[in-house]
Amino acid sequence: MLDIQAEINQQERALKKALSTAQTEDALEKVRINYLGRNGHIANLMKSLKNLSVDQKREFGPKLNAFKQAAEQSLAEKKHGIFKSQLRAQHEENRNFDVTAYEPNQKFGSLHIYTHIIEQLSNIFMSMGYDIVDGPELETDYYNFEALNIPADHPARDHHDTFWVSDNLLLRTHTSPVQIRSIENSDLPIAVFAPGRVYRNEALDASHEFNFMQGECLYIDKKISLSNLLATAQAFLQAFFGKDDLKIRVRPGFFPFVEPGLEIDASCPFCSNGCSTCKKTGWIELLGAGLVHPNVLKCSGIDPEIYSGFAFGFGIERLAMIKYGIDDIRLFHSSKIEFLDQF
Ligand code: FA5
Repeated sequence: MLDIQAEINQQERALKKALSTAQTEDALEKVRINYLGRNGHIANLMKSLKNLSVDQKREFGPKLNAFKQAAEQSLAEKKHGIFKSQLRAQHEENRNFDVTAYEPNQKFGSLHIYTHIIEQLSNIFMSMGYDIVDGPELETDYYNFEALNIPADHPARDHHDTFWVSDNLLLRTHTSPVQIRSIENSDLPIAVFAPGRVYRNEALDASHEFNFMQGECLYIDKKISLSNLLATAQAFLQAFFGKDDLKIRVRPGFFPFVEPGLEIDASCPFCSNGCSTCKKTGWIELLGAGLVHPNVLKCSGIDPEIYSGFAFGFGIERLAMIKYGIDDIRLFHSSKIEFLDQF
């Protein structure tokens, strides 16, 4: 019959020797498999227990368990020791470490496309003398609608699928409330650009998000006319698309807070005779715009007989999609590295 005690003693000695000679993680792994693996020495000893009498099982079962635990602990200690000596060796080597060394194929982080676009837009407006401002995303009915000449029951409210938080609070549906807050907080004349996040309870598709960005431009001074609006819109779009010969055209549009209201299209920055971006029309719809409605000025305490102004607004993702040929707005909120890496 197998002398279990002698076998345990012999394996203990052999394990000690194997551990003392193992100097690398690979060598240690081999020792682990030899002793603690499914077909290792300890498992084989365990299997041999079944041939013993009940009394012997009672005696050697716990002994084998103790051996197994001791083996696990010795292996863990040895592993830690190897790790520490590797670290020491690495430190030695790193004394001459070249911090400027370049490792090929390394991945670098990059700014998010939102950061890039908002920086570009803000730089353009700052270069034209505008202040960059912000407003709260949680707005009141007054700033989002009422003060913008959109009273309760006005049909224009249906156009904004609003996320209401309470009777009076909502997630802003556009950046136009920043117009009112800027008028209230600044001295005249006012020239502000407000980029920011807005929310609409809309179904998602390749060109619709429920949480997207808008940019809002507002200028109020004496004697401001449509020609100021058109010159500014054209200068802005030319700078954004980097095309000096970009043309604009206007169509009538309706927004309760401007009068007259306009839709501004730009000539396609990518073609001269029709492409897939402009759907073969040569024009792309870009801005909602108009002269600030006298009711909006009056509501904020400005005399519309003395002052006038213009405002325009646009979807920031939609502008970026055109500029960079992005075909799905949902990519902006995705974590796809191949998409994010490009910017
Ligand atoms: C407005 O929100 C007006 N506040 C714009 C304005 C400002 C007009 C100042 C006049 C003066 P509109 O609802 O059309 O207008 O939205 C403006 C732009 O936001 C759209 O042209 C589009 O580019 C973008 N947009 C609208 N809905 C979505 C959506 N669900 N997902 C992504 N972009 C959207």
